[in-house]
Amino acid sequence: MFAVCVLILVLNALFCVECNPSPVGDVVVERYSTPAACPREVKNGDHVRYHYNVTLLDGKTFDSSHQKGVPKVGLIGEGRLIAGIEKGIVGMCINERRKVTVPSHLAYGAAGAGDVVPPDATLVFDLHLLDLWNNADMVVTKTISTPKDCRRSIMRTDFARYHFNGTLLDGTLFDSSYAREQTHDSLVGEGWLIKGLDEGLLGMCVGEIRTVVIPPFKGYGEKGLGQEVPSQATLIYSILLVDIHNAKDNITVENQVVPESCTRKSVVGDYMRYHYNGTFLNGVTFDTSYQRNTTYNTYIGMGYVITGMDQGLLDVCVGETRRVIIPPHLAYGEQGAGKDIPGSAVLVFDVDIIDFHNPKDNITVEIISKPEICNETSDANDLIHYHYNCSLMDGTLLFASGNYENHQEALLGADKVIDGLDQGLRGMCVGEKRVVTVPPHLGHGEKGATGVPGSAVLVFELELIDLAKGVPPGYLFVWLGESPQELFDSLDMNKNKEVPEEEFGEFIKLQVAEGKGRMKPGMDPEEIIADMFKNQDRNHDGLITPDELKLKVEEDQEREEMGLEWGTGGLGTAGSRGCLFRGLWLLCSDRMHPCTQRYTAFRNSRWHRFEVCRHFLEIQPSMVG
Ligand SMILES: *[C@@H]1O[C@H](CO)[C@@H](O)[C@H](O)[C@H]1NC(C)=O
Ligand SMILES: *[C@@H]1O[C@H](CO)[C@@H](O)[C@H](O)[C@H]1NC(C)=O
Ligand SMILES: *[C@@H]1O[C@H](CO)[C@@H](O)[C@H](O)[C@H]1NC(C)=O
Ligand SMILES: *[C@@H]1O[C@H](CO)[C@@H](O)[C@H](O)[C@H]1NC(C)=O
Ligand SMILES: *[C@@H]1O[C@H](CO)[C@@H](O)[C@H](O)[C@H]1NC(C)=O
Ligand SMILES: *[C@@H]1O[C@H](CO)[C@@H](O)[C@H](O)[C@H]1NC(C)=O
Ligand SMILES: *[C@@H]1O[C@H](CO)[C@@H](O)[C@H](O)[C@H]1NC(C)=O
Ligand SMILES: *[C@@H]1O[C@H](CO)[C@@H](O)[C@H](O)[C@H]1NC(C)=O
Ligand SMILES: [Ca+2]
Ligand SMILES: [Ca+2]
Repeated sequence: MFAVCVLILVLNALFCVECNPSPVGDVVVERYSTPAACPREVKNGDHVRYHYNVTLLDGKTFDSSHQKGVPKVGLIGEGRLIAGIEKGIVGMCINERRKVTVPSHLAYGAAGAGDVVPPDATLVFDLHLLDLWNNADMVVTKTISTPKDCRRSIMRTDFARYHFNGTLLDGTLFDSSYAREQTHDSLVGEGWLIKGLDEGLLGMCVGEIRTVVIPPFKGYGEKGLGQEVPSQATLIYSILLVDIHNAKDNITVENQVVPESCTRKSVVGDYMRYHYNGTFLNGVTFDTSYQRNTTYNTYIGMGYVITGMDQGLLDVCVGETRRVIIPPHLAYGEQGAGKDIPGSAVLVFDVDIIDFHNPKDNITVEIISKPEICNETSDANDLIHYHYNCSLMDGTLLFASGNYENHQEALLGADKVIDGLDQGLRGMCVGEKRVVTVPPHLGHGEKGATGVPGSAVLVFELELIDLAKGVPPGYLFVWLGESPQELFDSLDMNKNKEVPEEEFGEFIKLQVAEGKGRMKPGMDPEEIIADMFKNQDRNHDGLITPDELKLKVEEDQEREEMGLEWGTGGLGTAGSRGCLFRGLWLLCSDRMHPCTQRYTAFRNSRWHRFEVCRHFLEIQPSMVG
């Protein structure tokens, strides 16, 4: 107040010295620089913010807003500024510069102002209008561009992430999110933002660009903001909405494409393989599984992935695609993740479900066709030939026996094929067709195999071509019914009390031909016979004698108690111990299949546990207790 009084006195004083020749004249306005566009001109009742230099007619500057360091703020038409300024400023545009010559009677008159303005002085003002607003102004929004689709727009209590450039009315940039390289993130309509933004953001869509013009009283008002926003500044925000969500949001599932056949939907605990594209609401991709060439694999509903994904992957079908939109509180929250996912970001996942299974799943078998006559079905130890197509759940063919000249051969139960296929090939009739679905823990596991992705569920189309019933592991020949009572007599077909290899072979082949016995399939019968003969001809003189064939229960017992090796396989008879099966005559040569049978025996004053192997070559004692 004191400063103003002094200035008035000074101006009055100067006015006197310079003596304006036409004290009744009006202000003279010279608009020497006008902006290209002028949407609004100063009128009475407006507030203005402007820079000025003021000189006397001699050109001497005696006052300037620049010297004071802040522009002048004033209300026009209320008699608060000197009358000449109020008249001279009307009609001005933002960024216009004009020269206003004010006769003394519209300035400090005959009194002048102290030492500075002599009496009757004409004043020449250079004005530069910086800001202009009115108490009746409202927040004005203008949409510059809108996205193609707008499914949701900002409402009160939404949380928005946006980029902005903030300028003053004269074009000065006072702040920009771009300079910080991160969005401005805020609740809307809850007083986190200046009033003008709380209002001006409402109704915006993600991807929309709009300008929001905010009068000072809905901006930073009298105080301004630091160095950047002066007191009483109108603010122009150019805003690009990046993201929007509400704390009450749940995940949203949309764009579902569900395959026609869907036998099972995913549940908590399933292990799923899927591809995804991860984008933000504005369409920018932050991650995609496709570039890694492998599916993303995880258990679902168990907290291995973000909550929203855990939920979004439940109740899906194999082959389904869907979009899952996840608000940040069900994703990476306010912190974000790494440099790729900013805080409070809504994530959009387009997922493609490749397959899923449960570690508890068994194989599933779907019989496609079965011949009417089916005397025998496949089982462990059988030698089979089959055709197959092996695909992934999405139909991608991995392997097919049709690619090879011969169909596939397998000895069931011999670890020759993956467990699931081994199981799936059992119980089949010759000519039967079936589809067997094998979960990875019964297939190639988490690691996968050449051509088979890790954790992949495999689908086998199978057709059984033929079937040769087998013998138990380690056996070369089995009786199908009872073995002959007097085995040597049966063997010695010409009754000369000795059995050479030819006679032995002839006998065995006869048993097979008559359906009384079976040789191990998949081996050359002559080789089997030679092997069996060699084992039984214990002294290797080329002849089997009655002694060499003798194998009694007592003998077994004796050996057991001695804990010694049982010698090579003998001709088992009913009631034999160890791995000799009732009704089976066996000759062992295959060392690959240890028998799991165990027994204990008393020896050297203590009990020992023995493990007997099917080929009777090894007994491994170990202490009990
Ligand atoms: C006032 O004078 C200064 C220095 O000559 C100049 O930079 C400034 O633009 C002038 N202001 C106005 C409003 O003409
Ligand atoms: C902000 O300014 C930068 C630099 O001029 C520009 O690239 C960007 O598009 C502007 N953003 C908005 C929302 O106007
Ligand atoms: C969110 O949606 C999931 C399924 O999409 C549902 O299981 C869950 O209960 C919902 N949560 C709330 C809080 O509504
Ligand atoms: C993904 O596979 C394509 C084609 O098979 C190949 O060109 C690309 O290099 C692979 N990318 C990676 C990351 O392995
Ligand atoms: C992911 O993006 C790629 C490339 O745009 C597209 O081919 C693929 O179908 C998309 N995947 C999903 C699940 O939307
Ligand atoms: C899995 O199925 C096979 C036949 O399909 C059956 O033999 C086996 O016992 C089943 N296993 C379990 C753990 O249910
Ligand atoms: C199946 O059994 C029937 C009668 O039991 C018999 O006539 C037929 O020859 C058998 N077929 C085969 C392939 O063994
Ligand atoms: C394998 O696929 C081919 C081509 O679709 C089909 O002709 C053949 O019957 C399939 N094989 C089996 C065992 O289903
Ligand atoms: Ca003989
Ligand atoms: Ca002999």
